[in-house]
Formats: sequence, structure tokens, C-alpha cells
Amino acid sequence: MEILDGIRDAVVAGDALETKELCQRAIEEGCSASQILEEGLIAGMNVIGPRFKNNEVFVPEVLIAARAMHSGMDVIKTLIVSSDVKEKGTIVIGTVKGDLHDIGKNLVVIMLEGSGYKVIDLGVDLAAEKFVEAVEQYQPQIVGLSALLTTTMGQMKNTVDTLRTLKLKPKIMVGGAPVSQEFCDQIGADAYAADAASAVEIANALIA
Ligand code: B1M
Repeated sequence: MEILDGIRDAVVAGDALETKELCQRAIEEGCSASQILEEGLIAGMNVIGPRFKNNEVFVPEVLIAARAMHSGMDVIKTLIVSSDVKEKGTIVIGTVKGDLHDIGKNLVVIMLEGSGYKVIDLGVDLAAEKFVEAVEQYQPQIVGLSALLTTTMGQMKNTVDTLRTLKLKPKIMVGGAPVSQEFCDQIGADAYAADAASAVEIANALIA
């Protein structure tokens, strides 16, 4: 669809205003939030990723593209988060220590909120102790851990190990590009979600 290609290109170009306007138009034209997400915003980041890897673009360009993606996410958030959804439970979520990537985690947050969860987003670069404090404070049913770097996957294991020592036993969901079902099993987390949409399905199954 032409408008979705436009959103993808605007993200790649790092044009936040254009991304925002096109997302608004896409909604008016009847596109669903997940179409805009998958075929527009994420498609744009999927163009940037390989270019970053091949040194065709550098950190500033990636950050500008990420900012454009966020401006689009703000628009579709209004579509996803409807106020009359009944609260299903509480989820504490964050990116593990040493890792600053949050675009995917933020998408997961939007989808979870949109489907009726109260989500406490702790942010990025979080030591295991930060998750422990949040579990004690908010008593969530689920803790979500995100990691985008192979080098921070060890921190994910460390956080799972630490959370397992607590009296409160929230379910632990893990995700992020280098994470897999196999890794999830290996570190003893309860569930792995490959993307934001399946994170909702997995969360529903975990609290059922
Ligand atoms: Co970085 N980066 N980055 N980066 N970056 C990657 C991850 C990399 C694969 C790029 C590459 O080389 N090809 C590579 C990692 C290689 C590896 O570990 N094997 C990499 C690297 C090396 C680095 C630095 C070390 C680069 C440097 O400085 N030399 C550095 C590290 C900084 C740090 O974290 N300490 C770095 C920095 C950055 C930026 C700051 C420039 C920026 C982050 C901006 C931000 O997040 N605010 C950035 C970005 C944007 C990327 C790429 C290009 C895009 C990531 C992204 O946002 N994808 C990425 C390449 C790539 O992935 N193609 C790359 C879009 C997003 C929607 O997908 O995050 O996978 P994703 O999330 C998905 C799923 O994974 C899942 O749902 C999401 C939605 O569907 N998911 C969950 C995620 N978390 C979940 C949690 C769940 C469930 C599902 O439950 C709790």
C-alpha cells in the first residue's frame, strides 16, 4: 500500500514530521494500527538495520530514524490504547543492564497497554536490582525483559536468576532480536515472545 511505503521511507529518511502526518493519514484511510506498525514503521527500521550493520549509516542517522519511528508510534498509540479496556493485570518491563535499545520494548508496552494491562515501564540499562525493587513495589503478575545485544543476554539470565530468589514469583517473559525460545528455556524464563503482537498473546496465556 502506497501510504505504508511512504511511512517506511519517511522513517528511513528520519523525517519525524512526515512520518507523523503519514501515520495520521493512514489511520484516516482505514489502515489498522498493526499494518502501520509492521508495514510502515518497523519496515523502515528494517531498512536502517542492515545499513547500520554495513556501515552505510551511523549512530546519528539511526537515532534520527528512531525518533521518526517514535513520532509515528505516538500517533498509532491513540488508536491502540482505548480507555474502556478493562485492566487485566500489571506488567513491569524494561531493557536489561548495559543495553540502551528501547524501540522494540516501547512497541511491546504500547501493545500491552492497548490490550488492557497496566504497564510499568522502567526504561533501559536496568540492573537486576531495579527489577527487584519494582516487583516489590508494584507486585506485577509478569516481568518483561528486553535485550537487543548478544553481549547483554547474560544480564537477562542474571536478572532471571535474581528474580527467582524473591518470595513474590512473577512470571518472566523475555524478548528482543537475539533472544529465542531456546535461550528462554536455557535461562529458565517462563516465556519468549518474538514480537509485540505475540507478547500480548503470551502475557494473556501467562496470567490465565
Ligand atoms: Co544498536 N545494535 N547498537 N542501536 N541497533 C543492533 C541491535 C545491531 C543488531 C545492529 C547491527 O550491527 N546489525 C547490533 C547488535 C549486534 C549484536 O549484539 N549481535 C547493535 C549494536 C552493535 C549497537 C552498538 C554496540 C553500536 C555501537 O555503539 N558500536 C550500540 C550499543 C548501545 C547500547 O545499547 N549499550 C548501539 C546503539 C544503537 C542506537 C542507540 C544508535 C539505536 C538504539 C535507539 C533506541 O533504541 N532508542 C540502535 C538501533 C536503533 C539498532 C537497530 C538498527 C534497530 C533496533 C530496533 O529498534 N529495531 C539494530 C539493528 C536491527 O535490529 N535490525 C541494532 C526495531 C524494533 C521494532 O525491533 O527491537 O527487535 P526489536 O523489537 C521487536 C522484537 O525483538 C520484540 O518485539 C519488538 C517489536 O516487534 N521484542 C520483545 C523486543 N523486546 C521485547 C520484549 C518482550 C517481547 C518482545 O517481552 C518482554
